[in-house]
Amino acid sequence: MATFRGEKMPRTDRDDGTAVVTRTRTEKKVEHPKLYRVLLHNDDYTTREFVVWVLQIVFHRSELEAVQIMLHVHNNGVGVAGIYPHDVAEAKVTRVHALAEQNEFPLLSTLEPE
Ligand code: TYC
Repeated sequence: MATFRGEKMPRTDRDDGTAVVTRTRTEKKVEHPKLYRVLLHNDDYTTREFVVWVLQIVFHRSELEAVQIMLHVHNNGVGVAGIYPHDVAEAKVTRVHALAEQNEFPLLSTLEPE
């Protein structure tokens, strides 16, 4: 045990004054951001081609994935375009709505917690 003028050093301090790390990454759980599904909703007016384009541009889907997701939405009414932290998911929804408005389509996108 290190001493200074007969006093014991606190257990967490070293002789050189630096603190000992008492918690490590393995003890402390890593925080995961809460994730949200970005949904696309079917309608009768938005073209299939436009939905496929949005899935490629906004959600970085391949053409094959984009067609599969679009058909899923067309056949089931709703489908998942992607899963993201809240701020990213919100930005995707805003971008979908902006592109839809510019192209005069009523395409709807919403968020739901994973
Ligand atoms: N139902 C549309 C049509 O037949 C296509 C469509 C698919 C629209 C997915 C929206 O999210 C959507 N033209």
